[in-house]
Amino acid sequence: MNKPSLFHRYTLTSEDRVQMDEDGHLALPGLLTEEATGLLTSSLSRVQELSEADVEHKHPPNQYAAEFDPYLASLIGHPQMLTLARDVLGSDIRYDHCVSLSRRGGNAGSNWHSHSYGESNPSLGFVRIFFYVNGFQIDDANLKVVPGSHLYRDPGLRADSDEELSKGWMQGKPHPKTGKPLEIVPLEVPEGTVILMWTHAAHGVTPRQEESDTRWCVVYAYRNPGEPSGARWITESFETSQLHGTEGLMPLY
Ligand SMILES: O=C(O)CCC(=O)C(=O)O
Ligand SMILES: [Fe+2]
Repeated sequence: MNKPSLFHRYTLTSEDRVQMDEDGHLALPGLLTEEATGLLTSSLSRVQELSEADVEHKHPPNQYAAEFDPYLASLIGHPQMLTLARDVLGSDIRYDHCVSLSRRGGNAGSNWHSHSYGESNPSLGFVRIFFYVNGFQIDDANLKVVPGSHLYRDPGLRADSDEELSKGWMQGKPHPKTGKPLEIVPLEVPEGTVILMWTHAAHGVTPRQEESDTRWCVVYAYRNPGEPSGARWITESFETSQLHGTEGLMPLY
């Protein structure tokens, strides 16, 4: 069965890999095909409606997005997705979660945080692959990062504002690879952009402007097996559903 193509042709160069390991993230602008962008927008719109509907779900549709939408589910084992995930993690990988991160006009964004995995075993990688379907601009649900922050492998980084982060967690911490002071970098990306991010990277999201349309976004996370994962949101029936292309990817270990 041929799946519709997800990405335009690209190569992840060795320079890209070095950059990602130095910064903690890597943006691949406009990587999603027009076909994928259209299908993702429809799927994410449906998941968003389910999330906002006045119906109790045992598992929140946005947090278990792939379990509520066959197209989103089909991307977990898409050959181009797996090539990308394996290019950064190596061959032995597992699926971790798929969360819809759609932000309507007026959405509050997200405070600064990092995520956990393999703190005591740096050989275990965990990567988030964000699909910013319609991109984002500065001060309009833009992602903010601190290049080099992931190298501290701190899963507990939290701050409510840029000021709190720079006067708190960032204080006295140089970039471990360059030796320069850490700095906050707001990103801006065109539609169809994919951003890869190591789990310990500091990141936050600015509020979506009231009058803006919805920022459509979904994240797929993969990791090297070896430890339990707190962010692994997957139901037992989905884990054992034998989705095409996901053979060996769904178990914890
Ligand atoms: O909404 C975003 O752009 C980022 C969300 C986020 O922090 C995450 O999924 O870990
Ligand atoms: Fe996050």
